[in-house]
Amino acid sequence: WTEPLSPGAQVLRQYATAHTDSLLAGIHAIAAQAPFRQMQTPGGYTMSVAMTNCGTAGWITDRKGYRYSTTDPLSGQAWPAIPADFRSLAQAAALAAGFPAFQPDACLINRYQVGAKMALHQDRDEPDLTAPIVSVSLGLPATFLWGGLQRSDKVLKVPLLHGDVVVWGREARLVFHGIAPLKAGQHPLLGEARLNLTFRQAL
Ligand code: MD3
Ligand code: FE
Repeated sequence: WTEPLSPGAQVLRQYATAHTDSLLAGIHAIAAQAPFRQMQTPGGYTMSVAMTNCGTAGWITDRKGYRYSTTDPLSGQAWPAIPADFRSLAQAAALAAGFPAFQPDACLINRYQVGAKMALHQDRDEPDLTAPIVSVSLGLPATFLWGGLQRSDKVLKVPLLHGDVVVWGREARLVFHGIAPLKAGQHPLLGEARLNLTFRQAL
């Protein structure tokens, strides 16, 4: 089922659950080529979330800043391609949320272990802010922090569970958002971890 989260954002509860096995197999294959790593922020901190990417471009951060790169800085090689079934899942979710023309070319894969978090931020490294972002949650539950267009706006807490897909666009595209520190737990397939796939048009 789908529920509007706030204007511009649609939660498609359990939309990806039936695709769990192929998603996990795909992520495993991607991580064999482009391993999960904890990147540095421009301010010199190490992110608690470990990341990798697939697609024509991947999101990276280092002391020089946040940006998209067509190559993995660890290997100097192109990122692995977005698997066809990942792409069709993201496009079907976007269509269901009213975005028929979504052409994702970047997929950031975030891995949260217990205690990992993502501070409140906006996603604004993409050139076309009319394109939505599609996210897929797998593994342990997370508390999504949903703010407003100003950093100081009140933050709502929304649980995101294994299989949930969220499409964020239009009025929701530039809202501040984050993830609260991951609570301990055991997921039957992923153990003590949460994975999040974020599909974007970055080029
Ligand atoms: C709302 N990731 O990678 S996904 C990120 O669960 C990021 O790993 C979180 O925020 C995670 O940048 C949240 C959901 C998400 C992604 C992009 C958004 C929510 C968004 C852009 C605008 C508004
Ligand atoms: Fe984000």
